[in-house]
Amino acid sequence: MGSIRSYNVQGAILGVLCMVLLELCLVNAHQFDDTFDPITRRALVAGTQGRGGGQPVDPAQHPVAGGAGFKCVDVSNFNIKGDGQSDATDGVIAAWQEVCGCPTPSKLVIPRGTWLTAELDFRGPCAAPQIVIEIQGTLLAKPDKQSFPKGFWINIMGVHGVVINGGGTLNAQGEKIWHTRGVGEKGTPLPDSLVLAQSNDSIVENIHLVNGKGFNMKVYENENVLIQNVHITSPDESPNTDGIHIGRIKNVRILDSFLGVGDDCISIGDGSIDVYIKNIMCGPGHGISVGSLGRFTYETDVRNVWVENCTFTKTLNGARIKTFHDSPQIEATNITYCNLVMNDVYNPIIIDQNYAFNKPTPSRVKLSNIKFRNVRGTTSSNVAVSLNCSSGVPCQGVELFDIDIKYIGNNTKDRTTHCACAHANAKFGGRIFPPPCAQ
Ligand SMILES: *[C@@H]1O[C@H](CO)[C@@H](O)[C@H](O)[C@H]1NC(C)=O
Ligand SMILES: *[C@@H]1O[C@H](CO)[C@@H](O)[C@H](O)[C@H]1NC(C)=O
Ligand SMILES: *[C@@H]1O[C@H](CO)[C@@H](O)[C@H](O)[C@H]1NC(C)=O
Ligand SMILES: *[C@@H]1O[C@H](CO)[C@@H](O)[C@H](O)[C@H]1NC(C)=O
Ligand SMILES: CC(=O)N[C@H]1CO[C@H](CO)[C@@H](O)[C@@H]1O
Repeated sequence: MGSIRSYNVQGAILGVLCMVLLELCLVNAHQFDDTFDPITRRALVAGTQGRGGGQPVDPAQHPVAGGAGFKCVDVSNFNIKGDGQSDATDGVIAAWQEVCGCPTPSKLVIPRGTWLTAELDFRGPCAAPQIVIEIQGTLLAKPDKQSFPKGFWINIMGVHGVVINGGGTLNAQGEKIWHTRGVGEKGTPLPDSLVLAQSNDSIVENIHLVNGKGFNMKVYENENVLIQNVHITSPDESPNTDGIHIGRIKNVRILDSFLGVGDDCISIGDGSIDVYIKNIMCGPGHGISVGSLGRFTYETDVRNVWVENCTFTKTLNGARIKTFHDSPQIEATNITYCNLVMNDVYNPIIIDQNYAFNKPTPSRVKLSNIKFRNVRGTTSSNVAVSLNCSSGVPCQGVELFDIDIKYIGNNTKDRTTHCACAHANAKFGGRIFPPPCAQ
């Protein structure tokens, strides 16, 4: 009871803070125009009711996170050692099978120590009505690629309402094989570290991810997912090590996390609906990106994305939307970036519909209702704001309000910064620096 009560007190304080921030965003909105929809915004914060979304996952109410009396299965009871040297894969898998098959609420405990494993495929459906994976120590991935034939290290799939927590670390040792990946689009993807798929009502909190071989986290085909207090690091120069990639997902919240990686801190892929991102420290990395969209014919729309109170430090991009040429006809709509701080960011605000362009046909991804509000700080580029929309389907309803980004790069000949637009049809309001592009 004690812990639930203290959670509620914290909740109340957080609630007040949220209202303060909410009002900041809304005050701006009302000064600017009346197309901004506070209902959409409130619904996103509250977790979208009555818009086809499910209930938000509230950790205090979550049966697993709030519960006690779990049957605990400790991997160290399965004849393996946490010495970082011997292969612990079989023991961890056996422990998972016991947890999953157990008819009572169950917890998989990875205790202190360093547990070296190959691929871990944790699949449901499980008999256990509630499952917690508590990582207290370190799970260490084998350093090679061959031990991960399915393209992931840890795959949690079809496990309803799973909670992953414990304060421990997933170290994928990507540094051992990043050099084998090859460059850019032609590179062969390396295994992703933690994949959460088809697992509705799940929570990932209070864990560290280090040096993903590929993406550090990938979350897809779920509804109602909460990710909070995660700490993800991979070096600036590590290839394609996104922090958190989401796609084909509904009602996801990513809160209060530190992400410093070699690619996007967060990438929001196709089919993402009702996404709320708050209090993220991003850097190094490639920013918080919607996209890339439109690379594959089967892709679907992105809608209702809200990113607020995030800080970007020495990143390549800040707020980015990117789409491919020669894409299917899909839409990305109702995307808001609000209250952002940029510290020495190369492209603080960027829409790029010519992403990795190699085909003559322009992108057919239609971008509409895109807002950037209260974005401040510094850039190392002479182009602080780049709104490069598709010549085939120009942007609709792009709005910028209260932008203040100064140049701090080391180009001594040109110390100005400006806004560049193509097919953007953007509206500007409030204080805007660099000044609006000519359109
Ligand atoms: C997740 O929830 C959606 C909507 O309720 C449902 O259609 C889907 O089957 C659920 N997925 C799983 C794996 O339970
Ligand atoms: C905004 O972000 C900063 C730094 O990330 C954090 O300290 C602060 O509490 C956040 N404010 C709100 C209202 O969430
Ligand atoms: C400043 O100049 C140095 C030396 O040419 C270069 O390595 C560095 O990347 C530059 N910094 C920026 C922010 O452009
Ligand atoms: C838009 O992108 C294309 C392709 O990269 C580039 O040639 C063009 O100069 C860009 N336009 C603006 C206004 O930045
Ligand atoms: C596609 C979609 O969901 N569009 C919605 C964007 O938000 C406005 C109001 O803010 C709605 O009217 C649209 O239906």
